[in-house]
Amino acid sequence: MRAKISASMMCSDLVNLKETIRIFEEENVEYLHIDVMDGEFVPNFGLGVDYIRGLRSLTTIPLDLHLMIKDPEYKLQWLGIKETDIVSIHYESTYQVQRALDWLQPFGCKRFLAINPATPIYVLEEVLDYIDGLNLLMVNPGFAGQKMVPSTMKKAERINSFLRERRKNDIIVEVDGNISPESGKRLREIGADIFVAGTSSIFRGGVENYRNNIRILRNALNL
Ligand code: S6P
Ligand code: MG
Repeated sequence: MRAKISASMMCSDLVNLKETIRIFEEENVEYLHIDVMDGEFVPNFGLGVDYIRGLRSLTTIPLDLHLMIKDPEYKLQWLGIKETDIVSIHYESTYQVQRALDWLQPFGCKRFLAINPATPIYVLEEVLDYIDGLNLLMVNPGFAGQKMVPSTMKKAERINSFLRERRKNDIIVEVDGNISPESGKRLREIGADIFVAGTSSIFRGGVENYRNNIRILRNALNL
């Protein structure tokens, strides 16, 4: 699969939102990454239902909804999920992971399971038949602008063989947190497919820098 960019919208400023979206459309950014946070699963509040609705009226770029909320299975119908979207739920956010993935199925979106830095890969074992992708958190979720947790790079290196051994290499691998052109390049080499781009890459500087930042990141990912 071609490497794809998912622009982390919590890093954008509202004043320049229209202009930002216009640039992303012109540069064919594949997804808009929406960090939904409930102040309980993570120590922060984040983008919510009204923001998502507003964004839909501005663009048809598919959304990559990263749900950092407790018991997401009961809240899916609030979000206006489309078939072209990705929805990540967290392994750590519900006792009923398989049920949550089941309840996502009728929306027809791509179903991803996200795992925190301290959560081992082997928890994916029993859900590989119910997911289209996984979202590897390279930072502890809740905030932009953090440093990568060092052990996550080694974990990412093991993902490919884990999937290959189980004949599941069609599962999409997304990486989220402190993805710079440098770390992105390394993660591309070890098989990551979707790169969440925040303050470490495309949102560096002001809106006048975004176009160039996207090109630098794409170059690093070797598209
Ligand atoms: C973290 C969140 C991420 C951030 C992303 C921002 O809780 O899941 O999606 O938005 O990490 O990128 P950066 O480059 O500032 O880490
Ligand atoms: Mg995220």
